[in-house]
Amino acid sequence: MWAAHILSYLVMSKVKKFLEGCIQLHYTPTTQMFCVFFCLFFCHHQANTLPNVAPSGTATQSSTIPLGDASHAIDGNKNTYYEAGFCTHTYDRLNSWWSLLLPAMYSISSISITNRNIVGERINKAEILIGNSLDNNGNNNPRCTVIDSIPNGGTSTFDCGGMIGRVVNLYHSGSDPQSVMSVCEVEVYGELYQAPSPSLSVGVNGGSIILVDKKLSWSDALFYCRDFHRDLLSIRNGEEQTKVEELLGNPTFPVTEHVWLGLRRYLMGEKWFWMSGDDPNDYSHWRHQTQSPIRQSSSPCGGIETSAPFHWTDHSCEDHANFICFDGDGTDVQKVTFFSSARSPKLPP
Ligand SMILES: [Ca+2]
Repeated sequence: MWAAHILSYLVMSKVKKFLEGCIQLHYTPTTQMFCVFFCLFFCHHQANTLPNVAPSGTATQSSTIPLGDASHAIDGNKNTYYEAGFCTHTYDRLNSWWSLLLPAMYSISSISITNRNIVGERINKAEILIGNSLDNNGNNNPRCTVIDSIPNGGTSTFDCGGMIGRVVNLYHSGSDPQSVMSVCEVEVYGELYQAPSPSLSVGVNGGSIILVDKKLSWSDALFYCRDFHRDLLSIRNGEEQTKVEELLGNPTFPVTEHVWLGLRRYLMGEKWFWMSGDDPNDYSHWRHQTQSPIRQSSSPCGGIETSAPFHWTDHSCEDHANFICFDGDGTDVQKVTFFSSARSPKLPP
C-alpha cells in the first residue's frame, strides 16, 4: 500500500517536472497547449503561472570572455555546456556582475538560475539584487537573497516576494571570494507593475531631456522620473533652457500650462534648490528675476511655463501636470532624498 503510494508520488513528480519543463521551453504553440492542458491535471497548480519576462530585457556584464556573452543568460536555451555557446562568462576579476535591464517595472515573484555543468561553485555567494537604480551598474539595489549554491547543471529558484524593479543583477560583492560570474540561464517571473508612458525627448550634453505624456502631482512626477529615468530635470544653464523651450514648443501631445521641473523650495525658508543636487545659483529663469532664485512663494514646488517666455513658476504641489525628466550620466552631486507616506513601502527608496 505504502510502496504503491510512494511509487505513484515518484511517477507524478516526474510527470509534473516534465510538463512544467515542457511549458517553459520554446516548443511549438500546439505542443505548449498540450502541456498546459495536461499540467492542469498533474501539476497541482504549482507551476509558476507568471511569465518569464527576462527575454524582453537587455543583458550586460562586467566583462566578457569569448563565447560568454551576457545575452546568453536570456536566450531561452538552458544548455549547461559552456562550449555550446548558451552561457555567460566574465573574466576572473573582483566584483564581477551580470545585469538585466527590463523595459518596464515589474513585481518580481521569483528568479530561476541555471548553473553550468562544471565549476558550479562559482555562483556561490552571489547576491541577487532587484531595484530601479542604475548607479554602480545596478549593484546598489536592494537584495533579494544571497545564493548559497546551485548544483552543477541544475536550476534553482529563489523567491523574491514581489520585489519591484526593472533592474535585476547577479553580483559578487567585495566580501565575496568568488570572482567569475557565469550562468547558463536566468528566468525572471513577474507581472507588470508600471510601464513607462509615451514621451518626447531631445538630446543634451551627457543625456536627454524627456517630456512625459502623463499628468502627475510634483512628488509622483519625481518618483516616476527616478523610477524610469534619472531624475526630474534641473536646468543648469542657458543651453539647457533653450533645449527645454524647443521641446515645449513642438509637443506631439497636449501639455498642461506648466510642467514640473526638479525645483523645490525649503519648507521653512525662501531658498529654492534642485532635487538633483545641482547648484541652484548657476542659472535661473524665474518670472521675477530680481527675486530669483531666492524668494518667498506660496508653494514649494516649481515648474516651467509651456509658452513663451517659458518662465519658471511655482504651483500647488498637488496640481496634476506634465513633467520633464532627465536621463543620462549622473553628475558628481548627490540627489536630494525625498520621502512620501503615499509611496508604497515595497518600493525601494
Ligand atoms: Ca542560455
